[in-house]
Amino acid sequence: MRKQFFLSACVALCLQGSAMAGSRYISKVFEYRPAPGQFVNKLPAYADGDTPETMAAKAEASIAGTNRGLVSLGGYGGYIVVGFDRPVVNVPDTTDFRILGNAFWSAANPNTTTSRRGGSSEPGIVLVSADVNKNGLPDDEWYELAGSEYHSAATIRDYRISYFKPDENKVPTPDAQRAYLTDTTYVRWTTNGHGSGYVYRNSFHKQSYWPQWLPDDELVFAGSRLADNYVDESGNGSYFVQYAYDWGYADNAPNADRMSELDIDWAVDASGNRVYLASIDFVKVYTAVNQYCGWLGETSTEIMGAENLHPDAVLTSVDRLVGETAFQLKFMSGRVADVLKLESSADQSVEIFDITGRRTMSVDLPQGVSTIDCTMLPPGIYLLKTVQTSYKFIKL
Ligand SMILES: [Ca+2]
Ligand SMILES: [Ca+2]
Ligand SMILES: [Ca+2]
Ligand SMILES: [Ca+2]
Repeated sequence: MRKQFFLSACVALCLQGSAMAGSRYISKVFEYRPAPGQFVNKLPAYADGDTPETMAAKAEASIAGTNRGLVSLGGYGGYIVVGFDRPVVNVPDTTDFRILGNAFWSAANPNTTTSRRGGSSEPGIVLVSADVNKNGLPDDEWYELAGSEYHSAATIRDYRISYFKPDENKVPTPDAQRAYLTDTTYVRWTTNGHGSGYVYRNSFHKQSYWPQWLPDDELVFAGSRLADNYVDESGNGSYFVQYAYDWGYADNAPNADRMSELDIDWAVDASGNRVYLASIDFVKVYTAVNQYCGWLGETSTEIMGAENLHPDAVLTSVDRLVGETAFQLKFMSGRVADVLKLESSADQSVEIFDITGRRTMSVDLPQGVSTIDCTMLPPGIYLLKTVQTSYKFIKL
């Protein structure tokens, strides 16, 4: 079904020295609902009597403003909802904000068969929302930022997981080979047709892994699940490398790395249509993998804050048309090393611009699958423009 929609939106202008004083960081944690995990009840610390409200306040105290504590989202699906104290403007053709995490590159990566960077990359999927009804609350529509794995066949959409509250006093099931695994049947989880298992308990973290302030006996989380990103490079469980995805995720690349920057232009609606948002006020992050890395335990996204990359940008009101294009163009690979692979619904001409707006290429695409040779392009962010819309890609 062809869907055309107009968004009364705005175009951003960058103005320095704006009279609007404001922080570049988040000021509010609206909700903190981690999945079970080895850092839950520790980051932040739970105390008897805590409630969802007081735990959100503790998370806020950890990461709001310039505070750089650590909040763990636990295993797959656990999430946090944060707010900026002023809108993050979607400045055209550039990234707009980043989630601060604790990802790092490993100094010694023995895998020479790949150019991918890795270390501790625990990708979280990022959603954004604008305070359309102006009530200061994140009760408006959410849009996922379509990161590099959004179109991957390995990504499971509509993934749903249920965790079941454990009996903390049950007889544990230790692992005979791996002494650090003190209970391999600790927190049971099931999914909607994608397997089941347990969150293991380990000897390094002895507190309950179940969020103690939640009254539920079953915690359900849903979203997209990214493919496992770890490799046991040692082959014997002693050295795991989690390889970073190319762009669009939290806690996936070090905070100072450009790979951690996020562009509001990557937003898509629930059907996968690109959506133009002039600015956003709220961000939601959830752990996007469901994997276990031996003594490292389950992979969990952490966040330390979030940063508006251009806090002095201001909005001006100009309407802009956004919609589904007549010509469907599908990126077959999110990762562009040499060749951009595309599928087009019709013959069409496209142009590729670099970040400065300079046209670097003009290509006639035939209907069907075809490729564009990008070997001559220097590494960077590019914009591929069709007659009606544009797509961003990163040349590595
Ligand atoms: Ca932008
Ligand atoms: Ca609202
Ligand atoms: Ca983690
Ligand atoms: Ca992490």
